[in-house]
Amino acid sequence: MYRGLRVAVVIPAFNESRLLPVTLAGLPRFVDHVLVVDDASTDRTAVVARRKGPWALEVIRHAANQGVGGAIVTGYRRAASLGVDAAVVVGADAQMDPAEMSHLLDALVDDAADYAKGDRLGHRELWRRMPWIRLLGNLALTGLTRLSSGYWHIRDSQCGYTAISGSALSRLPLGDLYPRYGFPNDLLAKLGEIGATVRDCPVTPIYGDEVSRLRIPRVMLPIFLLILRSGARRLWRSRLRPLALALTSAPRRLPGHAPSP
Ligand SMILES: Nc1nc2c(ncn2[C@@H]2O[C@H](COP(=O)(O)OP(=O)(O)OP(=O)(O)O)[C@@H](O)[C@H]2O)c(=O)[nH]1
Ligand SMILES: [Mg+2]
Repeated sequence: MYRGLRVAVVIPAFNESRLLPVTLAGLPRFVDHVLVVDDASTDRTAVVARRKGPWALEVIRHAANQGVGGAIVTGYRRAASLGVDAAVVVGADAQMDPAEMSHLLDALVDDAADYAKGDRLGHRELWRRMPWIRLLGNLALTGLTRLSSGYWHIRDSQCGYTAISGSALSRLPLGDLYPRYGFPNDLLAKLGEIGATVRDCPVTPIYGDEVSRLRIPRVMLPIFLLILRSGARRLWRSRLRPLALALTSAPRRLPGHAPSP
């Protein structure tokens, strides 16, 4: 329990037997539920996930790999069914500082935000800590995601360290979310559609000896197309549909009738 919030931590994990124990060991004691989603790993992820702690632990295993977004959605569904007040996503590769989880949750309590996300881009050692190719991709995707979601104030759209309120979770169309690397961008667009409030919280960029499976050249195009689709939906929703409705519902004047004043 954190400041009156019952908290679930969702950990998407794919072949993370080396770093998952480090991730679990660092979790704060205030966490109530830990939901490890083993995304059809072929190593010992499911075994090392069974670690004792002061929380209720569940390991949910996918029979087939669904991607990081698919794994998070599985965790979100379980968190929603547990009726928690907040669900925090923590990667299994120990790239998120557990001490910063309280900042995300504070934003849900103090600012009544529906969704709080990490922002690594304001960190003073960013240039030293984040590989430049990731930084470049991140800046490009952040700009496009601002356009597609309508959240002009957000930075670091790709940060996976997030907390969502139970109420936003129940309003989101979880089944429609993109299951792979564009998940954070799609989630922000869908949060925009339900009118959720989103808050950025400074967090530390951590790149250690983890092995990332993210291949930037391969994922950029699908994410770009996904953002484009979200942007088109927003344009339709906010501009084109109201215009079309106004045009089609305008009273038609029959010949011989005087124009209204
Ligand atoms: N790559 C990948 N990760 C998955 C998958 N399913 C679950 N995950 C987990 O999702 C988390 C993020 O994976 P990474 O590939 O490191 O992506 P990232 O941390 O956003 O990107 P980097 O900044 O490059 O490390 C990890 O905890 C993975 O174990 C999957 O199908 N593919
Ligand atoms: Mg990673």
